[in-house]
Amino acid sequence: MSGLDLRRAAAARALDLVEPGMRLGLGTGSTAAAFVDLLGERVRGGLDVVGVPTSEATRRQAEGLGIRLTTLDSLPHLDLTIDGADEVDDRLRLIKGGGAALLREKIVACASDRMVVIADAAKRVARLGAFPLPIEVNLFGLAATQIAIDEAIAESGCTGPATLRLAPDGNPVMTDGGHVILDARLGSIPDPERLGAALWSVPGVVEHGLFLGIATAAILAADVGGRAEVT
Ligand code: ABF
Repeated sequence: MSGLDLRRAAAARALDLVEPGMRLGLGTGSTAAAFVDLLGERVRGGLDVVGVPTSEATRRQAEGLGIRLTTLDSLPHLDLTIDGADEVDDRLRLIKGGGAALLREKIVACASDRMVVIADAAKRVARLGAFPLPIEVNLFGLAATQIAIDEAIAESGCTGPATLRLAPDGNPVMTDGGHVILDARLGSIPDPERLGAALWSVPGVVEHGLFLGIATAAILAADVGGRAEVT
């Protein structure tokens, strides 16, 4: 069973949570895209929902599928956000931002009553940090911000460099908000709350990819004997 099959299985289970009239946050990444595809089918079948996309990529996908969209400026409170993650621990703490959409993803998730994570069960970890932690930063003063981030990381009991994320063409990856991403290769994050607070204290940090106390449930799909087991 492929990773895509597992992501689709998690996305299909999440679709069961969607009710007519809901105001939905639409995540980013391949698992969220599988959900948006399935939602598009339901919308074609007559389901009436409205969505707020967490990235320009998701906006384009949802528009192409005929899903009614709005913004948080018009609709500041949502019922449910469905989104992927890079890592999830047993306390529903997440690392997100591998797709560079963490800022909008966090704003949308925090504007929602519920945020449900959908993922391949391989994303479940005992301790966060094997996945490089994305940190979105303002371009102004980047070198100074980078030094301050390194200090915040060290003060939080973590070790590892935060390096600028580059696109295949060698240029920095730019987020939808016009910022850049530093990926902190920490290996392990013993105290995510402490690290999150330390990163927040650094001027120039726009957002970090630790989602703490935000997710309300996770739908994880595992390959069990060639069949997707969703929990
Ligand atoms: C978004 O997409 C992110 O926050 C996370 O970085 C990534 C997960 O991607 P995928 O679903 O493709 O594994 O949800």
